[in-house]
Amino acid sequence: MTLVNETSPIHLRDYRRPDWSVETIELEIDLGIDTTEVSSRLTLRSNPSSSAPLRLDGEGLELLAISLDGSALDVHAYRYDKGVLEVDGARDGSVLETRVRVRPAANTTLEGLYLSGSREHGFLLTQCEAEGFRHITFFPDRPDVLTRYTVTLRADRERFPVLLAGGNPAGNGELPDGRHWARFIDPHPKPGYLFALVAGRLENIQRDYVTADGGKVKLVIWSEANVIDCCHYALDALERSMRWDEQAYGRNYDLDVFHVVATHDFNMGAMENKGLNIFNAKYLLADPDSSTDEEYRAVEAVVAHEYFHNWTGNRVTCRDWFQLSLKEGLTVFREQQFSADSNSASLKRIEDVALLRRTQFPEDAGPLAHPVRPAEYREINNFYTATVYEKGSELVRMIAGRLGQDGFRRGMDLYFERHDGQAATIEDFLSALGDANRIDLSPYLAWYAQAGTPRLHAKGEYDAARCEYTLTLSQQTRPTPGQPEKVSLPIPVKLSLFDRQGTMLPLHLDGDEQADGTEKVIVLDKGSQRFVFKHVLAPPVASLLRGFSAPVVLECDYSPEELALLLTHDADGFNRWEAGQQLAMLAFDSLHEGHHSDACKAWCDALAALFEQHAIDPALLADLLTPPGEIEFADRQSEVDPGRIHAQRQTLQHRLAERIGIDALLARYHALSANAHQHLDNASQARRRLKRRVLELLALVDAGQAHALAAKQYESAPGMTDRLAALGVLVRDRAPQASDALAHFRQRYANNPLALDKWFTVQAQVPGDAALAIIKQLENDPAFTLKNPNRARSLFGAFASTNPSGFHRADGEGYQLLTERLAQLDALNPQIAARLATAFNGWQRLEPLRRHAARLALESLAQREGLSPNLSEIVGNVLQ
Ligand code: 0A1
Ligand code: ZN
Repeated sequence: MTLVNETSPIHLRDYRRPDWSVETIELEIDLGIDTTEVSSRLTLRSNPSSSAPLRLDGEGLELLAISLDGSALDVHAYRYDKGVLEVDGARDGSVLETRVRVRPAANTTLEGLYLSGSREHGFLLTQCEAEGFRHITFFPDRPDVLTRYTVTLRADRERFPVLLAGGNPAGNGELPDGRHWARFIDPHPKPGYLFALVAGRLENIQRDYVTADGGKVKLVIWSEANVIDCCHYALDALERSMRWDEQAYGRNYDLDVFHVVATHDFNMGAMENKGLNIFNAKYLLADPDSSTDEEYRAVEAVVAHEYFHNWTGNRVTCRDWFQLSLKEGLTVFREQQFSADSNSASLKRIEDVALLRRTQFPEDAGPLAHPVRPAEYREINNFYTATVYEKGSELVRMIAGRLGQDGFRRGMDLYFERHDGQAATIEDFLSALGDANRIDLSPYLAWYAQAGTPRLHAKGEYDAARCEYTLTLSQQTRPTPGQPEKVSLPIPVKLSLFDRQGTMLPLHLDGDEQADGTEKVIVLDKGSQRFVFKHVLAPPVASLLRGFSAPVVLECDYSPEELALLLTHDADGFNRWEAGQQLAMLAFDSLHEGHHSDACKAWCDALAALFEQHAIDPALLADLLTPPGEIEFADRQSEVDPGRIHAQRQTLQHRLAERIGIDALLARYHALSANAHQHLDNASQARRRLKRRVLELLALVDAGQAHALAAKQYESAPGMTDRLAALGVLVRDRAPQASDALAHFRQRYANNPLALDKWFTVQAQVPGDAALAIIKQLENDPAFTLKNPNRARSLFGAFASTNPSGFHRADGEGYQLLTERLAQLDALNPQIAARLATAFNGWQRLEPLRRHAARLALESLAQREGLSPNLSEIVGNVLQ
């Protein structure tokens, strides 16, 4: 099918160095809500090996004046059409001056310069990644053009008392007519996507910071006045991130100020603009009354992520957008290391792998599959994906594991030494890491180029006569769109062997001189390979892929007893959880066998026994007691019926709750509820996590009692974690107490958008056919708007992407509603519309009735006039 708006793709292989670069830019910006005028002065450098005319990107700019080397240009000396300004007569060293008008208040895309909040009280800000700078001024808007910025902002002092841009402050003062100005100079050359400004009425909290190398820095967090008290946790997290990067990577901050600003109107999580990070308020504000423990952790993680970009992204940036994972995968990995160091390493790993399986594996298995480094794209904003971020991080983790802690640090040092101030590639990264360790890492490039999740098949055979255990590993990656043939990848498999009592065995790998500890990494780098372990005195149980040493699907014919053994005894917290997940999968598959399937019994018995062990970390126990999610179960099936999967998963959990028993659940619930408070230390968070899980399990076997307890917990909760947990149980079960609690929540948080988002989400997640009517009713709530991305996601994102049994109705009404709203949203904010549309990923594997309904809805969306390139690309790809 051909779609309206079909643009031609950009290919990695077509990369050319820029014909023109810009040495310095001086921006003078006269800010106003309706119209803003941007004057720019570029000193140009021509690429000696090119004779191409000067071409600059510019989208939707009203050109007011243009001059070259001091002379105003005749209308015949330039052309501005289809997003490109072409100028005749430019030479190396020429100075181009332009003045343009832009319209912030009319900009609903949240890209370029826009207004956050109301005309009366809101503030102006920018978002330039990936290609937003061209919506502000004419510029070669590509990441390999690095420029020194001087930015002068001018505005009415009363309406815009705070004026911020990236870089160091370089003066400010008064102007006639109640106006004022502020100047910022950034000494570090940067690409246009890292430019930012903020202007308006904002409050701040701040702290002085001295870097390890003695630099004095002012850390300042800005927000609207009513939430400034919710910024303290983020400021702490920022300081801890800065220390950690000094200690772990020897990286110091490099400007006199570090500004961070919170906005409620933001397309993504946050943005690492040099010296002026801008955050979706959801990832910056935190207070016990309105934030859950998970949200506190997310704030810490995103603050760290954006800060770490200062080196991995800003000081060393990307040559082109195909290299996006160079900064994103690496920065996610660095954040994961930091969070593992700050909290519990195995819980962090469980959380990250669960996220990968929920978001990236389905992406890699469907029509949207693409390599971590895509070879082509149409709309770059559609490539900020779980594959580029999360799988990208897994690739860095594998390579870091290969080099070891010291080797990876050596490699990173060399990477920074070689590429500081440059726009680099994935090859540059692998070369630096490899060269520093005299290892050829080029085989890992195939991981960046090949889409699809490899399946790792493992088969163990024990030879009693020879006391040998032979592990045969083989790999296979299924075809993905545009990549029918797949190559073998290097797959590091970290493993241990256990005897049947659950004791780890020393490993004598054939070929090694002597026993080599109890944990080892073997690398499968062919289609299939055998590894022989000697001196194994009895048939062992292999704990494979420990810590999830490679982003693959492990296929291994474990028996339920073997998985139960690992679940009970594995010392690696992650693999313990993993064994439980695999066992739950077997149990799920065997549910039709009735109550006494071996797998279900083994899963329930092992968990019931762990439930009695008070030594186990309550947070780990909570995770062990949680089976894989509905999306993961669906990922293994070919004719998916989300309603049935939901019901079966409920049955599975019901069996578990029954096996543990109402009395034990109640006793544990009461023990965990004693003197509830909102302290944020790990132990308190862990108790709350387990308490929620226990309450959820109790609700499956004694709904009446659980609902009464939930209602009480809702009323007396000391903070949002307990409050939302209780509300979730009541609402998902549609308990009699739900409506009072919802009404109370709605009123209590009427003026707190982040808390109100949770009110929408918890209702959008009601399972089954009931969800649709709820969504339709919530759409009419006066607080609902498609204009705000967080709010749109809180209802439609939650419904379509996290509530499979609600969204995938057999009558297709869920699809119809979503596609109608996507079309409306597309006219306001194409980036968000495109992202929400990815909820259709996987529709081809639905059972026939739903598949048919999904196709009809998608086709009718595709045929609508005037869809954005963003949404058309996703819909077109999903339909393929
Ligand atoms: N670089 C940011 C992500 C980001 C990307 C695009 C944006 O606007 C369209 C905003 C933020 C990060 O990784 O945090
Ligand atoms: Zn990032």
